[in-house]
Amino acid sequence: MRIGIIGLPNSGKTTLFNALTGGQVPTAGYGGSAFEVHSAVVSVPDVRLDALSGMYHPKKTTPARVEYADIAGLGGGAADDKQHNVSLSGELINAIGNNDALLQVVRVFADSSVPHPLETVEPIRDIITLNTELTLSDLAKIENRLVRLEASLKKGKLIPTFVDDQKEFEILSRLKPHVEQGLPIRDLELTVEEEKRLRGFQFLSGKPILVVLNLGDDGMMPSLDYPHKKSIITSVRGRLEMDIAQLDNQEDKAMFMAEYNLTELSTSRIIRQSYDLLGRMVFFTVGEDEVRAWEVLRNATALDCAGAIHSDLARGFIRAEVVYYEDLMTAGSYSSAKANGKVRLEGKTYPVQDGDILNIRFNV
Ligand SMILES: Nc1nc2c(ncn2[C@@H]2O[C@H](COP(=O)(O)OP(=O)(O)OP(=O)(O)O)[C@@H](O)[C@H]2O)c(=O)[nH]1
Ligand SMILES: [Mg+2]
Repeated sequence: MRIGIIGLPNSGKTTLFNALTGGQVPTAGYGGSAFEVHSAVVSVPDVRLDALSGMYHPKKTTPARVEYADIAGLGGGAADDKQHNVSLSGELINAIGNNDALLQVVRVFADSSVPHPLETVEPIRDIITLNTELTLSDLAKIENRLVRLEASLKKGKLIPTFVDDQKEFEILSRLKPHVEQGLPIRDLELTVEEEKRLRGFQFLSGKPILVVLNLGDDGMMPSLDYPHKKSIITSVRGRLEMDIAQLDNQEDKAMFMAEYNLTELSTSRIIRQSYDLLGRMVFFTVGEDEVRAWEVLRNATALDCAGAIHSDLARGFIRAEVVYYEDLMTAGSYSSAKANGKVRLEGKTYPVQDGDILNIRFNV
């Protein structure tokens, strides 16, 4: 799963990317960003995994992972290009489309040494500007496709794709007036079937998004009246957290954090929040060799989970031994959870809950 970091030039995308991934990508001082993508994979922090690992002391602990891509190039022009041009190029549209979710960095920090592409620091305007670019790109895709579909539908019922084309035409015609108003596709209620039909378009405004306000070093949070329904908003002291993430030494990190009155880094929260956009959940397997988080779709069954571990486990599935995370923690050990009747035997169709601990019994 991949999350694209987007935002206006000089908003702090690379800074946040470094903070989240511990990367060392140079940050720019003048926002003349050309198209460029950096990516890195990070572990998804999970207190439950830490606790399970503390219980089993396994040789290996394996967390869920997620990839971040720092996507620069919006506006493309140099800082002295005063055309306020923040349009999306074709390669940028593809690069953004190629993500499962988006993280939009919005500049809140004031710093006269860092030019703003629209000259002044106005977070809501920047959020709307980017949103407009995403919806315009989607509108162009919708219009192009509608023209082609119309031409093909005119040929009549004999063409093999007629029924599908008609359905697609209906959905796109419904999306169009919505997107024309500048409203993101993610705000529409779509059926599973409609979503399936639209998947291939990689609509940018249809992707789940986390808005991250990049506050200055003082961490002052502005009061904002954010207009869109289905996006979550959060904040970070970007540069500060990048500086901390880039320290190797834990003691230095602790000292630095104390100096700025930080009790915890917001980067782990942001990884968690952006991971939650992806519609996934995890189940755990435990043992002395390995304690591991496995990523599955939120409606996964016990059989799906078995298959996620290995196809043999799905093929030879007999039963899943399942214990709720909380029950295992309360019991203190797997054997006492068992003795207390907290370990259940479930069949193939059991709807696995986020955090369940599974032990698949199988026979091949
Ligand atoms: N004062 C201050 N400066 C920051 C903060 N976060 C980022 N900057 C500075 O803003 C400038 C741009 O940061 P980047 O992370 O390179 O921004 P970007 O969005 O990746 O920029 P482009 O890749 O050019 O589009 C750099 O000089 C950063 O040091 C912050 O929290 N406070
Ligand atoms: Mg950058």
